[in-house]
Amino acid sequence: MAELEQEVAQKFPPAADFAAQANWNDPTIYETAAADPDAFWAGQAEQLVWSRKWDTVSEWNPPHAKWFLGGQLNVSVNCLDRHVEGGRADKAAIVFEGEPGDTKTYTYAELHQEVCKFANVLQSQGVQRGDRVTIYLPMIPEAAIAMLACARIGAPHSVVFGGFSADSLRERIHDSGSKLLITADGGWRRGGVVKLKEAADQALAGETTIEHVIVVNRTGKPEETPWTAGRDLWWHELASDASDQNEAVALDSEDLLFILYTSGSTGKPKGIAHTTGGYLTGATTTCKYIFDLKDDDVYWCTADVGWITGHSYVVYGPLSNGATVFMYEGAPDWPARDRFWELIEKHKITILYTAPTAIRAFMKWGTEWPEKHDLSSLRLLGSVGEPINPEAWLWYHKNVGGERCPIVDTWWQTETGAIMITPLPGISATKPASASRPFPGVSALVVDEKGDPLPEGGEGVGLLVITKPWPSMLRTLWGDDARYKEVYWSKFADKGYYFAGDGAKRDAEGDYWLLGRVDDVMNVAGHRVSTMEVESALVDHPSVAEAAVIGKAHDIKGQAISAFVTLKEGIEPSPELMAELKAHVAKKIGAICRPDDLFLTAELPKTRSGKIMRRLLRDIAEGRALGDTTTLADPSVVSSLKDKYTDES
Ligand code: 6R9
Repeated sequence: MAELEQEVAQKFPPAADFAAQANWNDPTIYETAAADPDAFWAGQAEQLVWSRKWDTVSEWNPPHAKWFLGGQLNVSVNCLDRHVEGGRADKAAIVFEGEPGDTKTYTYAELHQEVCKFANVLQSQGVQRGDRVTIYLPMIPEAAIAMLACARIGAPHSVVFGGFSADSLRERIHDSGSKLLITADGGWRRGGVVKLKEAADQALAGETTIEHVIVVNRTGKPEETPWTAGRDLWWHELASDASDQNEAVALDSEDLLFILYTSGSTGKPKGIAHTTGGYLTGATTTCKYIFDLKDDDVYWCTADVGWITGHSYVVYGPLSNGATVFMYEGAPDWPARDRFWELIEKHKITILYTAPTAIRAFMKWGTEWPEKHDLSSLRLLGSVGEPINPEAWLWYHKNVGGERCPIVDTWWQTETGAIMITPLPGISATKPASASRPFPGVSALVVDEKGDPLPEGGEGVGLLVITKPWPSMLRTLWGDDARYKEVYWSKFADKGYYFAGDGAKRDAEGDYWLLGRVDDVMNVAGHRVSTMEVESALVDHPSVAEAAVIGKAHDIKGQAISAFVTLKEGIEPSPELMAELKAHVAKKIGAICRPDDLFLTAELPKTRSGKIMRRLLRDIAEGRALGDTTTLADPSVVSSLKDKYTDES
């Protein structure tokens, strides 16, 4: 244990050879960008191809920002045409592997052709500039092709994660007013087929704005696919007849590029609206410098395109940089728990960007799985989606990164469009579980409830705010500007700060430690306790695989701590162990953090994007009826949780 504490306190500066070759290795970049953020971002936007240069870099009418006003460009030209013309025509753009093991590579020239064909298909189906298109696909290259084709003709896309239900899809189609739906007969997941077309049909039953459905034949059984003649069309039939030439539309910098729905504190999802020039500038710049992208990299971001991470770091960011993107369709434990490591060895992946929840699953499965494979091609690792606990960081560093790869723990949101707080791998001395500092050109602060910042140079905990507009920020919520103002800008309206909804600690060296959503910060008998802190303490115990902690209402203390814990393989639950775990937390952080109750469970309830559903845990801990569980990845987890091994003494 003492050894772990020492490791956690350790700093990991970039190795000299890594720093020497890094895209950025001069720390003065922070000051240069801070001195004139507009000039910094304009310099980055110069990397893109514009068909008309902007007149004004930025305009800020709080809380509405515009970037690169008067400029015109096309995102698909930046992701494809410029690379085909610039010498990368035969370079692999997408290397795909399906769950059953089928593989397919698209060079930049081939991807360009497929995107042009599909852009022509969309136009022939009557999709015009400004029309919305919903995309409901598995993780297959057609998802990227469809997104890029929409971008090419100026039709904003709304990608809905393939794991979402028919009801969720219906709600998102309705809210966006989409004219066309792109889906597949199905996708492979753990050896079975997720029947997307069936869900799509249910979503379209009754009244709908959708006129046509274009269906990818992924599972190869067209005769088994339910079909509505006249409405439904096969992708491959339409594409085989289409020309592979399509002139891209020059879009205004502030034209809508996409809507992406994300959940908020109320039941209705928020349609986050991103525009063209600023978004692409943000995605391109962050991808290039944070992942240190080079021409010979094979880059793998394991996120699904249904999430913002898939938008910015599977499709737009890497392709805009002319990188080779690896894409995998299926589950990490199919057919065995070494699938990711096998893929890394086979495709010689050099950059891996994944989520703490995956890393903790790998920890639970044990080191024998990565040890079976040669992971020496890896040179950089990333983490995103939730706070990473130091134990998971160190495990990732050692067992995946071979202690040689820098780790970039990247904080950002659907709303921010691109990474905001992160190490720079050639510059930052990383600390396990710290996301380091704001990316150059990003202005953040940790403030108190009134919006006053922590004292300069001092250490402290508070709320994370962004103090100046940035190019890839959301522009509004689709169809609900009032909610946009309320959710993000009302809390610190007098200061004009963007309220991220996350708590953060800033240490004396100026590094940021993200503490989770502010609703995850507990107040136990007047003490501020981060759920994350208690979770880390639990995961620090040798028997624990994963832990989630919530504050439950308590008469005397205000909130009491409830902990949900999954044990490592082969560890037997027992009352002794439960007492030991509580004592372990008390010992690690202090008696105040000792959980009042502890639930041992085989799985934690998670959303399909892998976030632990704390609201649900709170309901269980407080003995309430269960709320809406529709976004749960595996609803059976909840019933097993309720009657699991519990101890409320
Ligand atoms: C990119 C993405 C956003 C929320 C965000 C925060 C959490 C994301 C994090 C992190 C700590 C990190 N989050 N990255 N927390 N450290 N590196 O995940 O977007 O799905 O919109 O979620 O995720 O709480 O507010 P999104």
